[in-house]
Amino acid sequence: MYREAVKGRCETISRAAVSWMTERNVLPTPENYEVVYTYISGDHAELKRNVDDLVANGSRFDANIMKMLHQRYFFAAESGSAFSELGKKLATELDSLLESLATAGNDQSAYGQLLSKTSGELGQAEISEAVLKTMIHQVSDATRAMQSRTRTLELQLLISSREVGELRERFENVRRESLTDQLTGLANRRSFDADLAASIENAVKTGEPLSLIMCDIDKFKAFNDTWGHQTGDQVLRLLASCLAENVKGRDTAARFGGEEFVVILPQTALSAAAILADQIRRSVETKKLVKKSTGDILGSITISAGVAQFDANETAVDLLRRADACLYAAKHAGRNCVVSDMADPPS
Ligand code: GH3
Ligand code: MG
Ligand code: MG
Repeated sequence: MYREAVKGRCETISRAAVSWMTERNVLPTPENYEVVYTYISGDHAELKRNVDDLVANGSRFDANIMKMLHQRYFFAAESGSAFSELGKKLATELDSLLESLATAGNDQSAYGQLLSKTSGELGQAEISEAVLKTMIHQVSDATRAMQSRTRTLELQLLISSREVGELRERFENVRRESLTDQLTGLANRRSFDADLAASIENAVKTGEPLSLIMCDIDKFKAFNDTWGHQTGDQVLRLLASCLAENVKGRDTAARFGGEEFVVILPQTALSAAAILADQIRRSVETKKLVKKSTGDILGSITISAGVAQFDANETAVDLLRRADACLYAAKHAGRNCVVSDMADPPS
């Protein structure tokens, strides 16, 4: 029923359009037919008003007028929708760009504001060619400006990141120096104190054994008196290299002060620490000392060592005192030997 009615209406309009065109000598091209058919149908109020006015004015419906009507009401609408399509795509692009800017923390910039304004305008139903053109120009100008700002920003970031890198490197060097003994290159007293505190904390937490070796060069005063302080310094360096050779991995050797050295041995019980201490003692004893400048044979030096294992109830100072007491005992026992604190229960 409904389909029949539509068909009837279309046929009526079509016939009226054809006779309207014949009367006015309008060429029956598809475009002209589209204009006249729509006019007769009355479906397009604006087009109807426009053509009625032309009729009232006695205008001739020549090719130019017909072309103008078609462009104004059909071609223009088509291109308008094409612009709207383009506008929607641009809006989507702008939205994602805005999202990136927001992530970069730049959403407050004038550029961000222009983009959101433009994006909002593009969301409106119909956009004319002229408006879209202006918008595209504004956005591309702003984008260029933003790009140059971004390049400056990138350069600044590059410079600052280099500066920060150099600063970090300088900081690392100073930190390393502040923890290193200048003469021997071993960890210094400051570094040792921090290491021992951390090792004790860890031993308390895990219940694992922790041992400490304290050693001291025998009769070093006499050596210095005979060969001079500078040669004495070479001996300290030699002892440091002996320690470095024998102390590896998680263990740390440090210069405690003067001609005294210490070794922290995490996860090591007293007996194993005593074995290592004796290994170091023998390693020092076997080194033949030669005075570099003259080639003089200086004989050899020996060390004495005291070893203690950490007790969970004591402090770092207590542990050091016990190791030192053992060292003192080793000196008393005749030097060039190792004494362990047997009061510590072996674990
Ligand atoms: P002991 O076997 O009882 O340890 O005798 P010692 O002579 O080694 O003991 P003492 O503590 O009397 O002497 C330590 C000497 O170590 C004094 C000093 O000449 C020397 N000494 C300490 N620090 C340095 C240093 O940095 N360089 C040099 N060359 N000698 C040092
Ligand atoms: Mg000493
Ligand atoms: Mg000494």
